[in-house]
Amino acid sequence: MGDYDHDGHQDLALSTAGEESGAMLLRRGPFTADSSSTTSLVQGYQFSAPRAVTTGDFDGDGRDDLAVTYDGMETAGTHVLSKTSGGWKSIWTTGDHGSALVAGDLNGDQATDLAIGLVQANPDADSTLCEDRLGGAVAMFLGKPGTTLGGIATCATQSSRAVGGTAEAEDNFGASLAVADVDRGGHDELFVGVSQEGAGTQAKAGSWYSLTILQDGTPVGSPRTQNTERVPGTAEAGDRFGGAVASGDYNGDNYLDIAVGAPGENAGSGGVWDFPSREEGEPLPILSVTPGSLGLRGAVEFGGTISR
Ligand SMILES: [Ca+2]
Ligand SMILES: [Ca+2]
Ligand SMILES: [Ca+2]
Ligand SMILES: [Ca+2]
Repeated sequence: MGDYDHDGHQDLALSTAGEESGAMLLRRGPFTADSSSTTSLVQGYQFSAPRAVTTGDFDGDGRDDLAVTYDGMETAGTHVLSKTSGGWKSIWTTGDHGSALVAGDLNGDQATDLAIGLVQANPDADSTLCEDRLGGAVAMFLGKPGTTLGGIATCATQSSRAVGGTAEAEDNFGASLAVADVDRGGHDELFVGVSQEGAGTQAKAGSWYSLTILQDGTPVGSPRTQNTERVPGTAEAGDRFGGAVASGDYNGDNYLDIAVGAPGENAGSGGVWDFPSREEGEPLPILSVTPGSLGLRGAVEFGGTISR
């Protein structure tokens, strides 16, 4: 969602993904009982389709822009689209593409940054910003005032110097992404799901990272699993903890909290963990919510997709 046409109403950008082609569509706000439900074409994709979308003011002109990562057999990439009086135009593009996309001010310089999760190489050039993708990688394109994402471009992996953990094939570091300024320190932390990380002997138990991004793009962070102190549950094979991450103020105390999905929990019925934030004092308890605890029967992969 974003106010792409700058008329003061939030608009909805929708992706469609067919067998051979996809598209981005726009439904303009406001969303009222008598408003038009028609959509207009933002961008069509031949032999490829959007995989993730996010919104941010990437060029710093005060208007929301739309970022889309897309892939297909022959073409793939990520671009930023801006709505002008003459229609939509692409204002930034890269061949790097991935499975998750978030926007935020990661390094605290007021310019909006873009992160691409589980980044893949440009199929045309067979190259990517993140050459080391053994266990998955997150590409970060930092903003710079007066440009569109014109700052430092860098990469976060489990092999990054100040990021804990060990990168192994198919860990899926970056399978899901979220941003939030949970400590209200003036810049967004980056939350990274690692859905297939092993925990001890338990394959694909999953984990997630909270990363602080320094001014120069260096990621600093550490992982949490269900075996981490204070976290309810036990890391078991196939839990896929970190398969989804999202942020929101779920308990209404004005601090943004983190929700982490584990779609493989309890033999595939799934679960969601709530990590509340607090600046100081005793930490609040971390909660887990499962279909069983909600009285839902027959749930499959609860927590596979979550959003605020
Ligand atoms: Ca609008
Ligand atoms: Ca803009
Ligand atoms: Ca920034
Ligand atoms: Ca909160």
